[in-house]
Amino acid sequence: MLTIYHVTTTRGMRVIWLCEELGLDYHVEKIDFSKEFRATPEWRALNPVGKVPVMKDGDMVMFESGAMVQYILAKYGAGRLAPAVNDPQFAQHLQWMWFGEATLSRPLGEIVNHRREFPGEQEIPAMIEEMKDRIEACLQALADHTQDRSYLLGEAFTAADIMVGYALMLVEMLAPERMPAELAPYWERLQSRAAYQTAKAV
Ligand SMILES: N[C@@H](CCC(=O)N[C@@H](CS)C(=O)NCC(=O)O)C(=O)O
Repeated sequence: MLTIYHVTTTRGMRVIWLCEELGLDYHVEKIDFSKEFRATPEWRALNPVGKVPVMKDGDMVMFESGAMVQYILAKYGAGRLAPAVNDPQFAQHLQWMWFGEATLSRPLGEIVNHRREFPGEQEIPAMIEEMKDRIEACLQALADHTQDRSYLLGEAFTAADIMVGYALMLVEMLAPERMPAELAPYWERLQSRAAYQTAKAV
């Protein structure tokens, strides 16, 4: 049984969304997201940089949401939601998986962290705008790519859509004005999935 240490609408959502899509059993432990709790030795023993999520599978403990998604696909996916290594789309799948975290979620996370550490009048608007420009470049790339396909790899929904879909939820929370209209059909397709809605509510 997988245990996911989670806070609502944080990156553990990707893992929950994937488990829901695959019909896997999992258990969610909600944790205290305060800086104080995340600094405790107890939490640092699970996540050495004090972030969420953390996932356990028996004695195995891991942090990094994208790695959790890859672990679950490899161990419990039974070939579902990702192309096999010898499939021509294997590389594209990895690319969009990591684009979702390393390129699109990064400036989104910087906005969240900046606002937490420098609230109200301490906020530096130019910094926020710069991050939003980076986000917009990613969104335009996604809009262009999804014009002639239902999902990132074509007509089949894959885990790459989960990695990117989580980031699009953050865009809606943090920079909705930067979402290109042409990206809306793809984003609506993701939001209409029951597994997405369940994961968002946990
Ligand atoms: N690359 C990591 C990023 C983890 C991360 O930034 N988590 C956020 C919540 S979604 C967090 O714990 N932020 C608190 C902080 O950075 O202080 C992953 O994908 O798991």
